[in-house]
Amino acid sequence: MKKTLLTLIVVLSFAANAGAVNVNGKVQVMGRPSWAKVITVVYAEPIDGSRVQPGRFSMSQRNKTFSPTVLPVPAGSTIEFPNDDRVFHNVFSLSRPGSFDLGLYRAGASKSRLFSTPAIYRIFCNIHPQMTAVVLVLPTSYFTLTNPAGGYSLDLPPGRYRVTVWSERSTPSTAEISVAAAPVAVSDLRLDESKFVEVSHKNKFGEDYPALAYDPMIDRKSR
Ligand SMILES: [Cu+2]
Repeated sequence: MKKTLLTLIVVLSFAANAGAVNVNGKVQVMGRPSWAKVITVVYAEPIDGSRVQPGRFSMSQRNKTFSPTVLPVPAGSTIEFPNDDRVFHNVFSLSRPGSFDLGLYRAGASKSRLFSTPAIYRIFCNIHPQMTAVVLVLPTSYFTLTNPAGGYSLDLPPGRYRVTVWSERSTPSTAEISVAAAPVAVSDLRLDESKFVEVSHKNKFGEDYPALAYDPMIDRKSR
């Protein structure tokens, strides 16, 4: 019985991947300091259109940081924002088209939101100005992160794709590819991060954070 189940799982997972072709490459990055930990996303959007398969994802708040700090999801996905910290947090975004505010909530609590339209959401906490993250709502289910050396690999069904590389420090770069039977090596994706300048953001009212917000002592009050 157990063996039958295992065989079935193997057959099913093979079927889901049947006909998929490996697409890989290495993103060339210019102007990134060696100390910077930059999350780089590569996604492949079918040019001829295909159904996007949404899912459930999570971005938690822990040690006064969002984790992960960059979260790519297919359009239509729901993201949970659990507070896994010992202090109160807030989650908000002023990004378009769907700016939102999940309100202030306590340790152990969680709120979620549906992200239906492709967009880039900058996520903040109204209490802690150092908490920043990005949600990338993508028009595709095919995406991955690059490894530290810039390498990436995606398994795609045959077809034509627009492959895009994105990081917070650059304008994105794209390449069009055709996927048939043989693996595809993509060579022309580049990011120029040399013009990146870090800018401070406003709170959810569009105002500067109070000076006290930058003082770690404030957390004693919200415990
Ligand atoms: Cu916070």
